[in-house]
Amino acid sequence: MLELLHKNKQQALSELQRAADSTALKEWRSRHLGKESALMQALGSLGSLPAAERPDIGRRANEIRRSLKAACQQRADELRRAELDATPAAVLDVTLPGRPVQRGRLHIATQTLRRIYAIWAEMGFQVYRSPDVETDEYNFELLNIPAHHPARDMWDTFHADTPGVILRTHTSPGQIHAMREYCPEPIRVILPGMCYRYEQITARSEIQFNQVEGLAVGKNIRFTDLKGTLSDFARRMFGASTGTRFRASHFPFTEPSAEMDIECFLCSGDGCSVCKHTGWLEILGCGMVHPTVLQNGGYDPREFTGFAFGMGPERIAMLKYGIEDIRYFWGNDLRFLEQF
Ligand code: 2NL
Repeated sequence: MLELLHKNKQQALSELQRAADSTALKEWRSRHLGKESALMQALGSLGSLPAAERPDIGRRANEIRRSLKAACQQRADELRRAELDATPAAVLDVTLPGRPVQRGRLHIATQTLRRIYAIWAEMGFQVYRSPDVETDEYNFELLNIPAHHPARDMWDTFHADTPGVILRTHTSPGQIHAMREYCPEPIRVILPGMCYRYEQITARSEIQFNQVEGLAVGKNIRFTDLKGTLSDFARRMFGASTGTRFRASHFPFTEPSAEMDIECFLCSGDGCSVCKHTGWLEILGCGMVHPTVLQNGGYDPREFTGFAFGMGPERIAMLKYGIEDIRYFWGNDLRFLEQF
């Protein structure tokens, strides 16, 4: 038996050297290592051998199988190398264009956020980061929105299992953190970040969205500072000739409060479908920081004043690029994302 296996091995190795291409190699493999091969038959019939011979023959047969496999792999490498060497240089056309490389890009919300940061940085406002998970106290109470305030209806909230722990519904709680950290120094910060509201998702409202709020606190800051600074922001963001107007509004954390509109950049104020034929687009909410909120931040409202504002970068991007549905932002559809 051993002798037979050995003879087969020699035969197989010499045949292997004559296998001249991959087809021949495949045939060789099935002849000498396939199910029907003498070697595999011998391995399969070990059980019928006398027990004393089994271990020795089994071990030898396995050794032979391993060495035939290795020899086969080596021959395959040789043939592949020979094939490559034989390829005429002309077949490799180095002037052909390369395969396009897939390039990622910044999300449209990130691009808009970065433009907003850059403009506020030019005006001396630094970015202040605060957590997405907040307490009821910071998100509402300290912002002059007590538990039974009707304004709480405006912010349908995600609550954690722990009572009093919520996902922030606006970035304003960060302003309290900033004031308490910097008091009694003057402040100029913007607070960007994701906010969460437990709402019906529609083309116009999402349960998560970015907000950028700003806050300036100091001595002798007046409503004219607010108007001038925000109008300047609008001109830097939307173009040097952009007109602005302020309309009275209401927020619990500012008094007085206002909303800023810009002249529609699509129709230059003539009226179109985007500005609903008013010639104006609402861009942000703002106001003078409420004395109660200043006090909660640690500032004496008899000595300090401040202005604050809040805007939605997704809304700004929607106006700028004519995006009609806010759900595109977090839908992860590359056909949308690739356009920017
Ligand atoms: C909007 C309106 C606004 C503020 C946010 C603020 C924060 C503090 C004190 C005073 Cl701590 N104000 N934030 C003020 C006015 C408006 O946001 O429509 N945002 C999208």
